[in-house]
Amino acid sequence: MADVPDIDRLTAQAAAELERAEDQQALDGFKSRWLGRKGELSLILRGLKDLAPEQRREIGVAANQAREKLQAAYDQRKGALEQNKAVAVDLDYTLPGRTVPRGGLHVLTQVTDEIVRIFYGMGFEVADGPEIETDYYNFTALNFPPDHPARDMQDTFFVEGDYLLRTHTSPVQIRVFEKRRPPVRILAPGRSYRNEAINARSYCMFHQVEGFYAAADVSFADLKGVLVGFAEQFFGAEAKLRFRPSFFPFTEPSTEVDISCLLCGGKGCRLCKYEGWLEILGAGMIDPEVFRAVNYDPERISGFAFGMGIERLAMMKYRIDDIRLFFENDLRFLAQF
Ligand code: 2NL
Repeated sequence: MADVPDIDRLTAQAAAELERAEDQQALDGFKSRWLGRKGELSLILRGLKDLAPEQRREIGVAANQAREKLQAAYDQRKGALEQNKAVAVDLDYTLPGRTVPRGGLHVLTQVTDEIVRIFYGMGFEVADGPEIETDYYNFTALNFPPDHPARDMQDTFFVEGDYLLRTHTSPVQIRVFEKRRPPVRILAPGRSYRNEAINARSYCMFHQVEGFYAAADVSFADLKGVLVGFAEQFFGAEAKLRFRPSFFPFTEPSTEVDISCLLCGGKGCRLCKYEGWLEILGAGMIDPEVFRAVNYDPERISGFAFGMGIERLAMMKYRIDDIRLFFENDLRFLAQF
């Protein structure tokens, strides 16, 4: 009588061998050793006739089940190895990685930061204040007469009661005057609102930066020095400034300042409308009436102030021809800065 084969032990041994098979050659070896015509299980099945009759049935069923189980395991392993191979072939490790989109500062924020940096270097501090203001801070304290056209609904957005959206950042400066004593140098960047028809050059909201210097003996020459110094740093050494006489209720004398056109160098082109110059800011010596409104003695204190539109400066620096681009949030525009 032949020995009774231990099918469980053989199956476990075969399964472990299959686990270790990493390529087709190993799989072929496994197949002929276990599943082939001369494989272990075939030998057992063929040897059934030598077993005791009462064992034949039991061992035969077990051997057939083991064979089916190993065949299924073999098929699965073969499939898995083939799939791995396909993945390996399809991977190209030399491809550049996928870039993750990255946010950045809005161009107006970048330009504001640059302006602040330059004036900071000349001793100015930054101040801010509310965008919803009262008539007093936006107009009266700034020497706007009661019937001034800027106080009209057509130019100013009124909120409820006495409140309005500030039309410039000057109210910030009035609030600083109330709290501080000269000498003071302040820069006030921020949003301003004007009830204007929207087109390529103007928008109902824009960003302004105003600045002032109040102390004993501040002169118009100081104003020129600060503005020329700013233009050279912001636009480059080749930028020239031109001061034209002008009028504002809150400064006397007042000036509007042009910069030599950066595109044509002053010869005349489309950007400067063939004038060679572009207006960038307004400025002047602070009106004694403004000082009186905040209890500064105009006999002892003088000062200059200026205001400029940040969009305008950005448009000139980067040659942007439509102000609306700043507010449309089109990434194709914004990603350029
Ligand atoms: C412009 C002109 C200007 C000022 C703003 C100012 C502020 C105080 C007192 C006196 Cl508290 N002046 N600011 C002065 C002159 C011009 O802005 O065209 N801005 C866009």
